[in-house]
Amino acid sequence: MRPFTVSMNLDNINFNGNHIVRRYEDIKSIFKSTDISLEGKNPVIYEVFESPVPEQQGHLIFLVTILYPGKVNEEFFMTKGHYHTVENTAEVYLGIKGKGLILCQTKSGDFEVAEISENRVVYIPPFWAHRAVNIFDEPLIFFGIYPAHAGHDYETIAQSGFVKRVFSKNGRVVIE
Ligand code: PAN
Ligand code: ZN
Repeated sequence: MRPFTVSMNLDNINFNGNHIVRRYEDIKSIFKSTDISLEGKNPVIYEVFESPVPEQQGHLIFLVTILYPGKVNEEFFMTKGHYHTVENTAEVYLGIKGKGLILCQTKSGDFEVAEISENRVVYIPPFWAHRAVNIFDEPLIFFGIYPAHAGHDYETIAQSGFVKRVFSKNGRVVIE
């Protein structure tokens, strides 16, 4: 592979790699309850633009995630969340726009919440699952980099979830 550059222009982002779009109907099972007001509209909850890099050890995959503002009943829009399949692989997120929380947890029950916002860097160590939550009324946009061979284990989170959820209650952000 040869060195390359891509544009970070957020008005027209395209890294020429995978473009993942997740709508309400695709991921509604991750939320605590279903929301009839979203059934017909089936809004896009988030999208991810990945770099066109082979999923091989030695490479780094970089990406931009756009997590839209909104709620499923009182629960803020969020990503599915995952462990890396190769568990001893870390990840770095750099906040570009908006405000959010990165929920992190380990299989031994440790839990941590990291704030993400413009110019804030979040380091997700090896063995920590991670899920982004948009707690603001604008898109949460962040850049990320992780080892290309890491892989995504969604199954563990689908089965046991995160230990905490983030809600909007009376205009306040509540983690419970
Ligand atoms: C990110 C995430 C992205 C979407 O690129 O994949 O934000 O979240 P889910 O993958 O949990 O749906 C990352 O952490 N990659 O490893
Ligand atoms: Zn990850």
